[in-house]
Amino acid sequence: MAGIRALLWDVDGTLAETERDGHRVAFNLAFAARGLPWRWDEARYGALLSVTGGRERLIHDMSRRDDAPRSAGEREALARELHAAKNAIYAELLRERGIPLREGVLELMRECRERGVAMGIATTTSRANVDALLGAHFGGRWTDWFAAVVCGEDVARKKPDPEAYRRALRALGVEPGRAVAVEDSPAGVAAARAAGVPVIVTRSVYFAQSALEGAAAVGPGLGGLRGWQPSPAARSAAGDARVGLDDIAQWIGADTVPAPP
Ligand code: XBP
Ligand code: MG
Repeated sequence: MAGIRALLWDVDGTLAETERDGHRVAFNLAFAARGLPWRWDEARYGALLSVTGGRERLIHDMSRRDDAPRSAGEREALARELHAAKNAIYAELLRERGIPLREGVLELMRECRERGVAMGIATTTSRANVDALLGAHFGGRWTDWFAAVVCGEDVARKKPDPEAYRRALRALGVEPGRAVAVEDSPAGVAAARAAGVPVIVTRSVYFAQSALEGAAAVGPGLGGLRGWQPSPAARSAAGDARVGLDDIAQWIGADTVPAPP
Protein backbone atom coordinates (compact mmCIF):
# COMPACT_ATOMS: atom_id res chain seq x y z
CA MET A 1 0.00 0.00 0.00
CA ALA A 2 1.12 3.55 -0.68
CA GLY A 3 1.97 5.99 2.11
CA ILE A 4 -0.29 7.97 4.38
CA ARG A 5 -1.32 11.29 2.90
CA ALA A 6 -3.53 12.65 5.66
CA LEU A 7 -4.30 12.27 9.34
CA LEU A 8 -7.86 13.04 10.39
CA TRP A 9 -8.35 14.05 14.00
CA ASP A 10 -11.42 13.62 16.12
CA VAL A 11 -11.61 16.35 18.77
CA ASP A 12 -13.47 15.53 22.00
CA GLY A 13 -11.71 12.81 23.96
CA THR A 14 -8.99 12.44 21.33
CA LEU A 15 -7.19 15.79 21.42
CA ALA A 16 -8.11 16.49 25.05
CA GLU A 17 -10.35 15.14 27.82
CA THR A 18 -12.93 17.76 26.98
CA GLU A 19 -16.00 15.66 27.78
CA ARG A 20 -15.47 15.02 31.49
CA ASP A 21 -13.63 18.24 32.32
CA GLY A 22 -15.22 20.62 29.84
CA HIS A 23 -18.59 19.87 28.27
CA ARG A 24 -20.00 18.05 31.32
CA VAL A 25 -18.99 20.82 33.69
CA ALA A 26 -20.35 23.48 31.32
CA PHE A 27 -23.68 21.65 30.93
CA ASN A 28 -24.07 21.57 34.73
CA LEU A 29 -23.28 25.29 35.01
CA ALA A 30 -25.83 26.01 32.26
CA PHE A 31 -28.49 24.02 34.16
CA ALA A 32 -27.74 25.96 37.34
CA ALA A 33 -27.81 29.33 35.57
CA ARG A 34 -31.27 28.48 34.19
CA GLY A 35 -32.46 27.52 37.70
CA LEU A 36 -32.78 23.82 36.82
CA PRO A 37 -31.97 21.24 39.52
CA TRP A 38 -30.42 18.92 36.92
CA ARG A 39 -26.88 17.70 37.28
CA TRP A 40 -24.94 15.21 35.19
CA ASP A 41 -22.37 13.39 37.29
CA GLU A 42 -19.44 11.66 35.63
CA ALA A 43 -21.19 8.30 35.39
CA ARG A 44 -24.47 9.70 34.04
CA TYR A 45 -22.62 11.79 31.49
CA GLY A 46 -20.66 8.73 30.39
CA ALA A 47 -23.92 6.89 29.67
CA LEU A 48 -25.27 9.93 27.79
CA LEU A 49 -22.25 9.98 25.50
CA SER A 50 -23.84 7.22 23.46
CA VAL A 51 -25.88 10.11 22.02
CA THR A 52 -23.59 12.28 19.87
CA GLY A 53 -24.23 16.02 19.80
CA GLY A 54 -24.77 18.15 22.89
CA ARG A 55 -28.23 19.36 21.87
CA GLU A 56 -29.31 15.85 20.89
CA ARG A 57 -27.97 14.61 24.25
CA LEU A 58 -30.10 17.16 26.10
CA ILE A 59 -33.24 16.18 24.20
CA HIS A 60 -32.56 12.52 24.91
CA ASP A 61 -32.10 13.20 28.63
CA MET A 62 -35.28 15.31 28.79
CA SER A 63 -37.30 12.53 27.19
CA ARG A 64 -36.55 10.45 30.31
CA ARG A 65 -37.26 13.08 32.96
CA ASP A 66 -40.61 13.84 34.48
CA ASP A 67 -39.51 17.40 35.38
CA ALA A 68 -38.80 18.39 31.75
CA PRO A 69 -41.26 20.36 29.57
CA ARG A 70 -44.11 18.19 28.27
CA SER A 71 -44.26 19.09 24.61
CA ALA A 72 -41.57 18.15 22.10
CA GLY A 73 -41.50 21.76 20.85
CA GLU A 74 -40.80 23.15 24.31
CA ARG A 75 -38.11 20.57 24.95
CA GLU A 76 -36.49 21.41 21.63
CA ALA A 77 -36.50 25.14 22.49
CA LEU A 78 -35.07 24.52 25.97
CA ALA A 79 -32.37 22.26 24.53
CA ARG A 80 -31.35 24.97 22.06
CA GLU A 81 -31.15 27.54 24.81
CA LEU A 82 -29.21 25.30 27.20
CA HIS A 83 -26.87 24.15 24.44
CA ALA A 84 -26.00 27.72 23.44
CA ALA A 85 -25.41 28.60 27.11
CA LYS A 86 -23.28 25.47 27.57
CA ASN A 87 -21.09 26.32 24.59
CA ALA A 88 -20.52 29.88 25.86
CA ILE A 89 -19.57 28.56 29.31
CA TYR A 90 -17.32 25.91 27.72
CA ALA A 91 -15.40 28.60 25.81
CA GLU A 92 -15.04 30.59 29.02
CA LEU A 93 -13.78 27.53 30.92
CA LEU A 94 -11.16 26.94 28.26
CA ARG A 95 -10.05 30.56 28.33
CA GLU A 96 -9.89 30.69 32.11
CA ARG A 97 -8.51 27.37 33.19
CA GLY A 98 -7.78 25.55 29.94
CA ILE A 99 -7.74 21.84 29.22
CA PRO A 100 -4.39 20.38 28.19
CA LEU A 101 -3.89 18.48 24.96
CA ARG A 102 -3.44 14.78 25.63
CA GLU A 103 0.11 13.46 25.67
CA GLY A 104 1.64 12.85 22.28
CA VAL A 105 -0.95 14.88 20.35
CA LEU A 106 1.19 17.94 19.71
CA GLU A 107 4.22 15.79 18.89
CA LEU A 108 2.30 13.76 16.32
CA MET A 109 0.89 16.94 14.80
CA ARG A 110 4.40 18.39 14.50
CA GLU A 111 5.64 15.18 12.92
CA CYS A 112 2.82 15.38 10.34
CA ARG A 113 3.85 18.92 9.46
CA GLU A 114 7.51 18.02 9.21
CA ARG A 115 6.85 14.97 7.05
CA GLY A 116 4.31 16.54 4.74
CA VAL A 117 1.27 14.60 5.94
CA ALA A 118 -1.81 16.83 5.71
CA MET A 119 -4.10 17.11 8.71
CA GLY A 120 -7.83 17.49 8.97
CA ILE A 121 -10.39 17.79 11.75
CA ALA A 122 -13.38 15.46 11.49
CA THR A 123 -15.64 16.12 14.44
CA THR A 124 -19.35 16.47 15.05
CA THR A 125 -18.91 18.88 17.93
CA SER A 126 -19.89 22.53 17.34
CA ARG A 127 -17.39 24.77 15.55
CA ALA A 128 -17.35 27.19 18.50
CA ASN A 129 -16.05 24.39 20.73
CA VAL A 130 -13.29 23.42 18.32
CA ASP A 131 -12.36 27.05 17.98
CA ALA A 132 -12.24 27.45 21.78
CA LEU A 133 -9.99 24.42 22.27
CA LEU A 134 -7.63 24.86 19.34
CA GLY A 135 -7.54 28.65 19.65
CA ALA A 136 -6.38 28.20 23.25
CA HIS A 137 -3.55 25.89 22.18
CA PHE A 138 -2.50 27.22 18.78
CA GLY A 139 -3.71 30.81 18.82
CA GLY A 140 -6.12 32.62 16.51
CA ARG A 141 -4.54 31.13 13.38
CA TRP A 142 -5.04 27.52 14.48
CA THR A 143 -6.77 26.67 11.20
CA ASP A 144 -3.38 27.07 9.46
CA TRP A 145 -2.48 23.68 10.94
CA PHE A 146 -5.35 21.89 9.20
CA ALA A 147 -6.11 21.58 5.50
CA ALA A 148 -9.74 20.70 6.28
CA VAL A 149 -11.96 21.38 9.28
CA VAL A 150 -15.34 19.64 9.43
CA CYS A 151 -17.56 20.32 12.44
CA GLY A 152 -21.09 19.53 13.61
CA GLU A 153 -22.67 22.38 11.64
CA ASP A 154 -21.17 21.08 8.39
CA VAL A 155 -23.02 17.77 8.45
CA ALA A 156 -26.63 16.66 8.29
CA ARG A 157 -25.86 13.52 10.30
CA LYS A 158 -23.46 13.25 13.24
CA LYS A 159 -21.14 10.32 14.01
CA PRO A 160 -21.50 7.32 13.76
CA ASP A 161 -22.61 8.49 10.33
CA PRO A 162 -19.57 8.73 8.00
CA GLU A 163 -20.55 12.16 6.64
CA ALA A 164 -17.94 14.13 8.65
CA TYR A 165 -15.17 11.84 7.36
CA ARG A 166 -16.44 11.89 3.80
CA ARG A 167 -16.53 15.68 3.79
CA ALA A 168 -13.05 15.96 5.27
CA LEU A 169 -11.65 13.55 2.64
CA ARG A 170 -13.32 15.51 -0.14
CA ALA A 171 -11.93 18.79 1.17
CA LEU A 172 -8.44 17.27 1.38
CA GLY A 173 -8.70 15.55 -2.00
CA VAL A 174 -7.42 12.33 -0.42
CA GLU A 175 -8.74 8.81 -0.97
CA PRO A 176 -10.07 7.07 2.16
CA GLY A 177 -7.37 4.39 2.11
CA ARG A 178 -4.59 7.00 2.08
CA ALA A 179 -5.87 8.68 5.25
CA VAL A 180 -5.91 7.57 8.89
CA ALA A 181 -8.38 8.62 11.56
CA VAL A 182 -7.47 9.10 15.21
CA GLU A 183 -10.49 8.50 17.42
CA ASP A 184 -11.51 7.67 20.97
CA SER A 185 -15.08 6.39 20.77
CA PRO A 186 -17.06 3.53 19.21
CA ALA A 187 -19.19 6.06 17.28
CA GLY A 188 -16.05 7.69 15.91
CA VAL A 189 -14.55 4.36 14.85
CA ALA A 190 -17.81 3.39 13.16
CA ALA A 191 -17.93 6.74 11.31
CA ALA A 192 -14.37 6.44 10.02
CA ARG A 193 -14.76 2.80 9.00
CA ALA A 194 -18.02 3.50 7.18
CA ALA A 195 -16.13 6.13 5.18
CA GLY A 196 -13.44 3.55 4.39
CA VAL A 197 -10.80 5.25 6.55
CA PRO A 198 -8.49 3.09 8.70
CA VAL A 199 -8.58 4.20 12.31
CA ILE A 200 -6.41 4.01 15.40
CA VAL A 201 -7.91 4.56 18.84
CA THR A 202 -6.41 6.51 21.70
CA ARG A 203 -8.72 5.54 24.54
CA SER A 204 -10.22 8.36 26.59
CA VAL A 205 -11.58 8.13 30.14
CA TYR A 206 -15.15 7.55 29.02
CA PHE A 207 -14.35 4.82 26.52
CA ALA A 208 -11.64 3.06 28.50
CA GLN A 209 -13.49 -0.28 28.38
CA SER A 210 -15.55 0.03 25.19
CA ALA A 211 -15.36 -2.53 22.44
CA LEU A 212 -13.85 -0.87 19.39
CA GLU A 213 -14.56 -3.08 16.47
CA GLY A 214 -12.72 -2.37 13.26
CA ALA A 215 -9.86 -0.30 14.70
CA ALA A 216 -6.40 -1.05 13.28
CA ALA A 217 -4.83 -0.41 16.69
CA VAL A 218 -6.06 0.53 20.16
CA GLY A 219 -3.98 2.01 22.96
CA PRO A 220 -4.09 4.13 26.09
CA GLY A 221 -2.75 7.30 24.47
CA LEU A 222 -0.37 8.69 21.86
CA GLY A 223 2.21 9.66 24.46
CA GLY A 224 3.63 6.15 24.84
CA LEU A 225 3.92 2.83 23.06
CA ARG A 226 3.07 0.66 26.03
CA GLY A 227 -0.36 -0.93 26.07
CA TRP A 228 -0.98 -0.64 22.34
CA GLN A 229 -2.54 -3.59 20.55
CA PRO A 230 -1.07 -4.80 18.27
CA SER A 231 2.17 -3.83 19.89
CA PRO A 232 4.18 -1.55 17.60
CA ALA A 233 7.13 -3.25 15.92
CA ALA A 234 8.48 -0.38 13.84
CA ARG A 235 10.63 2.04 15.71
CA SER A 236 9.45 5.37 14.47
CA ALA A 237 11.60 8.32 13.55
CA ALA A 238 10.40 9.71 16.85
CA GLY A 239 12.02 6.87 18.78
CA ASP A 240 10.25 4.65 21.31
CA ALA A 241 8.73 7.32 23.43
CA ARG A 242 5.45 7.93 21.64
CA VAL A 243 3.21 6.88 18.77
CA GLY A 244 4.64 8.19 15.51
CA LEU A 245 3.73 8.03 11.85
CA ASP A 246 5.85 4.93 11.29
CA ASP A 247 3.92 3.04 13.96
CA ILE A 248 0.65 4.14 12.41
CA ALA A 249 1.80 3.19 8.90
CA GLN A 250 2.70 -0.25 10.18
CA TRP A 251 -0.69 -0.72 11.89
CA ILE A 252 -2.65 0.15 8.80
CA GLY A 253 -0.31 -1.66 6.39
CA ALA A 254 0.84 1.49 4.60
CA ASP A 255 4.31 2.35 3.36
CA THR A 256 6.14 4.60 5.76
CA VAL A 257 6.01 8.26 4.94
CA PRO A 258 9.27 10.00 4.03
CA ALA A 259 11.45 10.87 7.02
CA PRO A 260 11.93 14.56 7.78
CA PRO A 261 14.71 16.19 5.74
C1 XBP B 1 -18.32 14.77 20.50
C2 XBP B 1 -19.73 15.03 20.73
C3 XBP B 1 -20.14 16.39 21.06
C4 XBP B 1 -19.61 16.91 22.39
C5 XBP B 1 -20.25 18.21 22.76
O1 XBP B 1 -18.10 14.37 19.18
O2 XBP B 1 -20.55 14.15 20.65
O3 XBP B 1 -21.53 16.40 21.12
O4 XBP B 1 -19.93 15.99 23.40
O5 XBP B 1 -20.21 19.13 21.73
P1 XBP B 1 -16.61 14.19 18.63
P2 XBP B 1 -21.55 19.85 21.21
O6 XBP B 1 -15.85 13.32 19.60
O7 XBP B 1 -16.81 13.57 17.32
O8 XBP B 1 -16.00 15.55 18.54
O9 XBP B 1 -22.26 20.33 22.42
O10 XBP B 1 -21.05 20.97 20.37
O11 XBP B 1 -22.33 18.84 20.43
MG1 MG C 1 -14.35 11.78 20.44
